[in-house]
Amino acid sequence: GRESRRRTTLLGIPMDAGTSVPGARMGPAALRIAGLTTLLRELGHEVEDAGDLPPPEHPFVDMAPQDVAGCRNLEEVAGWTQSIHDRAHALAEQGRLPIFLGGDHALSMGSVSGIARHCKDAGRQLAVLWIDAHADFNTPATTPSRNMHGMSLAFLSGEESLRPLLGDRPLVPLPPEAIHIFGLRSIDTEERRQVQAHGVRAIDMRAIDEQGVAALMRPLIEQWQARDVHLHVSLDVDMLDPSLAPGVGTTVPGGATYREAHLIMEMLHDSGLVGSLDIVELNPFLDERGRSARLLVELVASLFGRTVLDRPPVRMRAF
Ligand code: 6HN
Ligand code: MN
Ligand code: MN
Ligand code: MN
Repeated sequence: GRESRRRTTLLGIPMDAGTSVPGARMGPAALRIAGLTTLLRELGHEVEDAGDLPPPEHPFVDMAPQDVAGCRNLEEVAGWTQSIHDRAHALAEQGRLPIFLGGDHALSMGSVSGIARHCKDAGRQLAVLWIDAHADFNTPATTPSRNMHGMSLAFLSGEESLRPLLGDRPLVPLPPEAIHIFGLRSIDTEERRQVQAHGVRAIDMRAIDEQGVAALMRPLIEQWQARDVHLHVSLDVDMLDPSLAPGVGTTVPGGATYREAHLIMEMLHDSGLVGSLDIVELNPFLDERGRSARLLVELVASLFGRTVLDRPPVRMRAF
């Protein structure tokens, strides 16, 4: 990578209001107990642990009645979204590399929108890699579950009905070419129409089976490097196969293997582009003896530079 020592800030987001299965609020504690801080320090990075974000006030959300009906825990999710957005924006302005410890995937509505706002101010392009079994592109009108963690990417893409979640803060919508979903294998019928209508690109598990992680990641990284983007990685635990990571409320069979997941992280590290990270959907209440938390911490190690052998500096086409 270009920069080896990173100034990271861990921020716990103990929320599970975006789901109907409680437990993800315990995620930040589990990730710390699994040794995240020590590991990042051992890899030579500066780590500031900002603790957990306190549960926010529930604001009034000015949404159409039919949309309100489609959103479980609407006011609570809106409160989290606004307070996470503010912290994410401030951390990005301070030049920190924020690591958001979830918490369910609705937290990305705050983290990514805060980062997007900073990138716009700083004149930097943002790219988002959404590593997930799901597309998280439902709206209040299409959701089969009313769970708002299934709507984060629609919100970030500028879905009008979800706009009131951010209150009076400015929303910088992500253009479709800024988003890549990676590891997709479960999508709802209406949600699929939304993804296609928006032109958001998704790499599904079949593509990974047929072509392999490296061949799929390389052109993405080259394209991001050519534009010198700020890369935000949003890592949903359910992208991994449930046999490796059972500690999640929305398991889907046929996920990434141990080595596929590490290779994604290793290539992202070598790209030198990662500027912020969400680790979401870990539900320690459903985990088996901490194994999902430990696996996630190992993946973060690969993302932050742990290697078995030294590798020659990566030369990509753009340089
Ligand atoms: N996640 N598409 C389903 C729903 O309820 O909308 C599942 C969403 C899962 C969300 O994994 O972050
Ligand atoms: Mn997700
Ligand atoms: Mn700013
Ligand atoms: Mn998911």
